[in-house]
Amino acid sequence: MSWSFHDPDEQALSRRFLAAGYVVLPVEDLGALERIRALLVERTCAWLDCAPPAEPQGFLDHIHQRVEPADLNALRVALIGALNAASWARPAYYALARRALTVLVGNELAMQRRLNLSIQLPGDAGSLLPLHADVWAGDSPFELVLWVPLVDCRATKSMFLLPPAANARLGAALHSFAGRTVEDVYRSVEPDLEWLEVRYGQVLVFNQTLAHGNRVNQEPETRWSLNARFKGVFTPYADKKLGEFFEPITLRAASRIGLDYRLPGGFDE
Ligand SMILES: O=C(O)CCC(=O)C(=O)O
Ligand SMILES: [Fe+2]
Repeated sequence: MSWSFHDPDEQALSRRFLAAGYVVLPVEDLGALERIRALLVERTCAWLDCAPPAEPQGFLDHIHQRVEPADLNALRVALIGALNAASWARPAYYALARRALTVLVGNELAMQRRLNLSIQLPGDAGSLLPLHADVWAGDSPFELVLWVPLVDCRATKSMFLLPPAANARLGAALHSFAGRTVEDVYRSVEPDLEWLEVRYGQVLVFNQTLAHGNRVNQEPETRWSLNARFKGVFTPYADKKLGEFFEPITLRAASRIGLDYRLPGGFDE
């Protein structure tokens, strides 16, 4: 008999994640995903004043036939508001990848307080996220991103990620791009980028310290995806603070005791 601190399946998942910088997994709670999608479809219909679609995925894939690029941000803001106003939405989102997050991040988690929604119409350059790592702009390197598509995503309908080895080379060379553009950086790493294929019913967890982003969607369908960040609640914070940007979601009894504990005082010496 030999003992290990790690369950072999969990160890395999961690190794895969560390090697690739991401994992794509089946959603752990399909009902939760369907409920989130149904809320967004229903609110989109209310915003467009149209009848509920017979088939949600085709409706979302082809929303560019009903929404002009100029109106997209207003729709997106309305949908984010509606989603975050539903008290069940964040627990449901967490349920999509509870086990994977426990293995990859921990069992005492802080979760981003607002779910983000991204909608990328074909050919629209209006809402792009050029190459970046979240950690370059105020995120902690202890955070992972849970990214959940509401439609099947591939190629430029999806997002790109720079694998760890190429990302390390970029990190060593990044200073030499001072005074040049993000587009220059993008071109230098373009051959190494991986475009992540993630279908409806799957989740993506990725390492946001690796360079990533998106380009103009050249597919004939609209991309819809949600994202939110998770970290160990006691791991270091950067600009995005606990209570403002993050909220503890799974504190355990021992931590509650520890956080509340005060040594008996009132002694004179
Ligand atoms: O959805 C995308 O294309 C990029 C998402 C991203 O940058 C993030 O979630 O940190
Ligand atoms: Fe990002």
